[in-house]
Amino acid sequence: MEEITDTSGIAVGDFTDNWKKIAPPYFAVNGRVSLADLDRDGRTDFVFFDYPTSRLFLYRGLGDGRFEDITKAAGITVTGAPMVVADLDNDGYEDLVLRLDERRLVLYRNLGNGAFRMAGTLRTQPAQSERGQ
Ligand SMILES: [Ca+2]
Ligand SMILES: [Ca+2]
Repeated sequence: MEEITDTSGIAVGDFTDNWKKIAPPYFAVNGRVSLADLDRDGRTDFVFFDYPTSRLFLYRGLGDGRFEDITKAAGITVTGAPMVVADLDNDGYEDLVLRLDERRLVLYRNLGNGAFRMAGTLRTQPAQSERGQ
């Protein structure tokens, strides 16, 4: 198996959960990774949530095992907790849901041009035990 960390284009040095800082077997990744074709070019893209810093990183797959950092171009301005990647508005582009805190989610709509726009927040209901039921 070939080691491709340094040639992939994914700046793992920017991640707090940097598996390069630990000794093998490299399984202590504590963030969340989602793979989806965000721009519908047929190539898998990479979304990484760095848990300790609540930062989100987005990489566009180039199709040859390398990735391009599109985090800034994506325009996601909040830091949020683990996300869901799903086409929530059924337009064919995968959208992102971030958890802002215990009670709020934020939806980022994929505009299909590499950028995302905040579409709104969702308030979650407290658990029954928290409502005294
Ligand atoms: Ca893609
Ligand atoms: Ca969508």
